[in-house]
Amino acid sequence: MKKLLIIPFLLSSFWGFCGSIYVGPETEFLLAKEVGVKPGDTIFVMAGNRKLLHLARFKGKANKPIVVINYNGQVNINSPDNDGIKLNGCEHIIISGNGDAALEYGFKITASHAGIQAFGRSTHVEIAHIEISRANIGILLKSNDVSRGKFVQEQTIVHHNYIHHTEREGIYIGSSFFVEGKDHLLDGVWVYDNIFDHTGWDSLQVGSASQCKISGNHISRDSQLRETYQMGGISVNPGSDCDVYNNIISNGEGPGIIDQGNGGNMIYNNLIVRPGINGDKTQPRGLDGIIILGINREHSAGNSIYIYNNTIIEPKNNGISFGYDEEIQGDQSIIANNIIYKPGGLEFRRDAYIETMRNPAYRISNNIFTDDLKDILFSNFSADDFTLSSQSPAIDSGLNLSSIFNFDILYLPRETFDIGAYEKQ
Ligand SMILES: [Ca+2]
Repeated sequence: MKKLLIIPFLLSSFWGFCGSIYVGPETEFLLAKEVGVKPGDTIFVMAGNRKLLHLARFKGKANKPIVVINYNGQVNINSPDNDGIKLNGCEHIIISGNGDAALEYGFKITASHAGIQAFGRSTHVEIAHIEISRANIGILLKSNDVSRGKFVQEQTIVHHNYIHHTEREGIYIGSSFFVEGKDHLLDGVWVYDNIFDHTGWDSLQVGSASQCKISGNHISRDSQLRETYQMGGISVNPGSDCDVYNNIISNGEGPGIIDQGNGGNMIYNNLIVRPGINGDKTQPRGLDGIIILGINREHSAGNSIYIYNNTIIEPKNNGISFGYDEEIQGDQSIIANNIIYKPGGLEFRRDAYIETMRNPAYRISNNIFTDDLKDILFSNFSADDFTLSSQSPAIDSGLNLSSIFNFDILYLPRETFDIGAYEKQ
């Protein structure tokens, strides 16, 4: 479409030509049929301060999404008593702050409720390049009043956002109450390359989601409120199968990764540094690098979990806790090529590297579990550089997993597999 920019002198309005619709800062609510939006249209949100941007029934198509981007600078949304951006009943829509090449985050949002919420059967939603701070929840993507079987939220994609100083979760996708059987499911979730810092509850949680990937996110200082059951860097909740890889999670109050999903997934190439940082290590729950909890017996049977090439540094309690509950995952699980350095639980038990409460049917292979840095030889431990020095015994000592993946945490190639998240190049 030919893009025209003719800005009439209108207050509180929107205007558009040839597939481009311009929205001034006074316009807070847009209903698709009033705007006349069509699949493939672009909504340009004018730079400047505004209270809200609420879109209803904006429906693109699979190869013609509706794109909503900032125009002519940064859009600042400050919503004192509502969500910042709200999508009600929207489909095939992309909200992206990449409208100005000079700005990483073309939308900047503070809000008393969610920074961004999509609900009312919204599906095929992509959210990118948005900074959200001082919101209750950063991004909230699920529909509460649609029962299971009536709706599936498909292709939820969230990337390159910066979410910090939230009261509760940083990103909350899908219902946490899969087991009750009422809430809708999700199919296709990819949360990648987001930055999180200082979230009150979990930084990132996904529930009821199949075909899910969580990758490349950098998370620091999760779970600042230390609220029981609301703690974690990344939480994979019941009903989900998420591959979790290439994430960095550091200095959180909660555990690094909690997986209570369906099993059959991989957790690999993650760096987890000092999870449970200020916790009391006599409290065994919630202070581990990776916790696997099997919740759904009927979904878990036979679905083993694969934990490869993670580097876990000084978890307050255990490196990996596997199977606290009876309904644990399948019996073919593999824990290979991981570095676990100095778990705090060693003060009490020798099994603090991997604590297996029940069902010992795992293959545990080619890991380095130690409380002596000489057994690893990181490049610069005191500077939090957990790459391998050229003398490291971890180099080329891993199980060959090249048929499964062939890159490290930096997406650099793995050939003869090293142990840990970083492959020495
Ligand atoms: Ca190697």
